[in-house]
Amino acid sequence: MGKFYITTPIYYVNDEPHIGHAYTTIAADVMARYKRSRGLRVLFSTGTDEHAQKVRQAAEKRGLPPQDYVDQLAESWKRVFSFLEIEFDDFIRTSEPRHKKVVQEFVSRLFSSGDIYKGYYEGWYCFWDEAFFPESEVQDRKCPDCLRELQWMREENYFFRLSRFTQPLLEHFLANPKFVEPEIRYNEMLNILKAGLKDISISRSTITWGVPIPFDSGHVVYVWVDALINYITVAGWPDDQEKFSLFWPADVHLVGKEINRFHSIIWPAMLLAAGLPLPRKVFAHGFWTKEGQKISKSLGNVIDPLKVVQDLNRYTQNDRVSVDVFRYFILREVPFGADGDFKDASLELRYSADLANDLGNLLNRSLPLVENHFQGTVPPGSADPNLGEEAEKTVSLVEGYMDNLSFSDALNSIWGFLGRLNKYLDEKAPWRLAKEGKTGELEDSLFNILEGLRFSSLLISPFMPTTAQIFWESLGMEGQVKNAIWDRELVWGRIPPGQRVRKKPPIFPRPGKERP
Ligand code: ME8
Repeated sequence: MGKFYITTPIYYVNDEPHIGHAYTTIAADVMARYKRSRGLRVLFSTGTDEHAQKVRQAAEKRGLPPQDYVDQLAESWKRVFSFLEIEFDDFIRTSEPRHKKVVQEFVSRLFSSGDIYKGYYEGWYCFWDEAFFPESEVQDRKCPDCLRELQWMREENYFFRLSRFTQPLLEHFLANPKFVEPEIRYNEMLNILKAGLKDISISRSTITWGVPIPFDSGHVVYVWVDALINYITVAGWPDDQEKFSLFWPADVHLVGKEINRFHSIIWPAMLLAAGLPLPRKVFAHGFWTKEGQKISKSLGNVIDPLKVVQDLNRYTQNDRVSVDVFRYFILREVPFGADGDFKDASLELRYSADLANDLGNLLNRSLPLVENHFQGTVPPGSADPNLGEEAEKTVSLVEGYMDNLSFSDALNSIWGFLGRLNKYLDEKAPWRLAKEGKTGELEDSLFNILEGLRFSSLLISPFMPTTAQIFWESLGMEGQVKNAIWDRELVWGRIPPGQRVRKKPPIFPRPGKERP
């Protein structure tokens, strides 16, 4: 059996999650669900990055000891993720003892191998991004990434010999052109490598909120080094060799484009120094903006995913279904990798056109026909080879796109198939066949429509778990659609005749006239 290890960044808990955090984590969840459906053993991890100074500052503002504060926030993040139907296998927190132990072990190994040395850092530091910047990159004391004011820092630090890894990384990039995706992000990293890497500071001696450096108690590990190591803590390094050899290297680190350099250059160099294999891929996706502006607390334009879901309840009256609408929208609207502007009008359009009309209405039109003409049971029928061919072609397209993390293309293919099914229903017009007493044709048409709906529920399941399950049960299928293995189930013509369909109220109600 194959395996699949996917990670999200671990998030700073100086605040509650916004749609940007939900985006990466939902994308990883969809991928994890998809790979489980393909029969792989999946490890999907997310979590919280707790040793940042802005996290400590947020605790201070609330008058709480940092540990108490992060304990509360981590629970709150877990709750939001579970609400969004994110089924992570591990939720790692950097303040957990299991992680601190791994960080200390990792740093000790690099120290013993001579890749860490003591020095003195003087330069700019961004409190918000926890990043060092040489004087040559800075203008007007502003962070080149987030444009906020920088601090001038002078302190004794331990350094990591990043420069030593320029050549090996360059070779790795050239031998693995898909190591970083999309291509634009790969090229950015390649240019950094071509310019040559400089050693980086990996400890702080003027702060105490962090993991102590094991060989010098006056220092804590630089928060980014602490955070990146989470990916091997989750995989069981170094104690659980069985788990580690099964899951490491990670198949994909999903990250936002602003932290690509940490994942595609610094982290791989750290792994090379420790003699560990490199992740198979880093995928750096784009940013959601609001009216063209980066979403950020200081701009006051943060979008709360819980509020988006609550607003969708005006249509669906159902939290679980609204979560599905949100999940669908963020992965359909913008190709993964590109930036996108979050527009309420686009969300409404997707809801009414794609969900209420194309998807929901197909089920709403089909089940009453089965009720009226076959006492609510799936009729016997012969599989339509043309429709079957289209269904199977859709499956292979979807699989190809999913394997490349092209979520919007995958959804586009599924919706192409739904369009075909709606057309099939219009053309076959079972209501007319019934009137004309053409029982055989009536049976065949409904059998094939129901089979198409069964295929559709399997295909949408990673994206819209609740909707897929409602469809599944409406068709009279047993068990959980999310546990179905695609290779076994996605064979055309398998829906069992005789099983009882269950008509339910419309999942995606819409005002206006329903089609017959
Ligand atoms: O950077 N659009 O954590 P963080 C899309 N702790 N995605 C967005 C987004 C937006 N507007 N805003 C945030 C950190 N994200 C470090 C990571 S990993 C070892 C340490 C997502 O809380 C995106 O995935 O600032 C981005 O990379 C991440 O949240 C940053 O989260």
